[in-house]
Amino acid sequence: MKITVLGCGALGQLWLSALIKQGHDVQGWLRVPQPFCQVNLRETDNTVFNASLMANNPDFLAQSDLLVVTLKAWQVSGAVKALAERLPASSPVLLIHNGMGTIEELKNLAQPLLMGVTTHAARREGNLIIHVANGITHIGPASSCRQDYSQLAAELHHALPDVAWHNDISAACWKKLAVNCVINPLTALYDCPNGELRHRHDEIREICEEVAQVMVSEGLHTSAESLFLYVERVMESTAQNISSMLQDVRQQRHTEIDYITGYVLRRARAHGLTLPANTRLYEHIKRKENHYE
Ligand code: KPL
Repeated sequence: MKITVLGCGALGQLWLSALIKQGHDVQGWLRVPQPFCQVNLRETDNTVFNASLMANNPDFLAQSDLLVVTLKAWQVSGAVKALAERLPASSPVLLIHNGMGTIEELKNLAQPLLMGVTTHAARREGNLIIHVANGITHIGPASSCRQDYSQLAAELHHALPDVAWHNDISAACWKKLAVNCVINPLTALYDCPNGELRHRHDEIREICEEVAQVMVSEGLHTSAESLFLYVERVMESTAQNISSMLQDVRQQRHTEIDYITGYVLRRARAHGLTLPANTRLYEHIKRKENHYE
């Protein structure tokens, strides 16, 4: 397949290297245009993959069978809209990011839209991307697109296993959203790795209770207890991680809070619910962002 990967950070380079190794014809797309993009990735088995790839080639984009988007949530809709005119209308756009709300922003996109959430962990160390842990990428159609792309999921699974196809992706997205609503703002608040939240049961429970209320109002089957247990599992399996939000805050970058807690608060308002714990966290992170130098 011909595939363009928009966003060449840790997750983008992980996908680029996996797709090349599987024999796909790929290019990177950087938001600041460059003719080449560098892939330097250390795999989970310590092998290193280096390549210099074509980037930002509009002719390649016009022939691409798939656009994979690995940008931060707040960068997605602007960047995708800017490329959509040149991408064939039949080529799907697969979004893989933390948080929700980009599907609504891209509801008028001509191309079929797919959403993905992943538990692969990758982080940057200088110029090297480290694939810290393998995981699962769940993908499925955005609500406006009900086509069956299970074959595409199978193709992606060969490149970077595991990939699971879901005819309805919303449960997987909300489950990941619940994890991010707890771990991301709390680690940014306490300036600690994920595992150090393990003693903050009461705060975690409160957040899970509020997110569960919204999820139930959205028609999903869940409970505060099952979210709590799931968050605890992720917290333990990523105990050494510095969450993406804490990394953003430490480097004074724009965070994904508007697409994580902010999205849950917007859905809560639509259902007439108020979420005091999530509101406090949202306001805290926004205050931090507003006080960057
Ligand atoms: O997705 C993550 C993030 O940091 O954004 C978690 C799951 C919390 C892992 O750190």
